[in-house]
Parts: sequence; C-alpha cells; structure tokens
Amino acid sequence: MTEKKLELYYFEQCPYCQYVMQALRVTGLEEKVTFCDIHDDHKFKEKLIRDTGRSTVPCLYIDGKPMHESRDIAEWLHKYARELQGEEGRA
Ligand SMILES: N[C@@H](CCC(=O)N[C@@H](CS)C(=O)NCC(=O)O)C(=O)O
Repeated sequence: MTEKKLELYYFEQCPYCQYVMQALRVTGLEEKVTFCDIHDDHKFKEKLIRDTGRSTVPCLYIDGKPMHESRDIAEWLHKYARELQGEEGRA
C-alpha cells in the first residue's frame, strides 16, 4: 500500500472519537494522522457537511475520501496498520 493521507475529523469530548483515538494508539498510527478538531475550527465542520451531508464525527478522510462510523474506522485501521506503518512484505 502506498503512503496514505489520513485526516481525522473529531472533537475531544466525543466518545466515538475516543474509541478511534484508542485504535490509533493501539495500532501505533497516531503520528500518521492529521487531527482536525471540528470545535476548534468551524471550517472543518463546514467541509464535513459539504462533503458528506453529515455533521457527525469521527470521520476519517483517507486520501480525501471520507469514512464515517467509529467501528468501521477502527476496523480499517487494524486491517491496514502494518501496511500504513510501512511494514509491507514482512512476515
Ligand atoms: N455511529 C456513529 C456515532 C457518531 C456520533 O453520534 N457522534 C456525535 C458526537 S459523540 C456527533 O458527531 N454528534 C453531532 C451531530 O450529530 O451533529 C459512530 O459510531 O461513529
């Protein structure tokens, strides 16, 4: 898998976002992700609604393509963690 651009739209107090944060910690992918707090900058929320028609977070943008639902995001992170960490091809 080539390097992917990952952006997490979130806010701190959201438990679903915390669930995704936990998945990022466990998979060691935290430093690969740009964090976009929708409460810090309303432009993030506007973009989210413009792109998806939804205002809910978490939303993980993977190379610009939005993925909603904390469980789907966590599952995706676990599935691709090794490749995202550049460990492709190792046993
Ligand atoms: N089923 C969603 C639930 C996400 C959700 O409800 N997020 C809340 C914050 S905890 C939210 O964004 N609420 C704002 C809104 O509904 O506009 C998931 O698991 O990701």
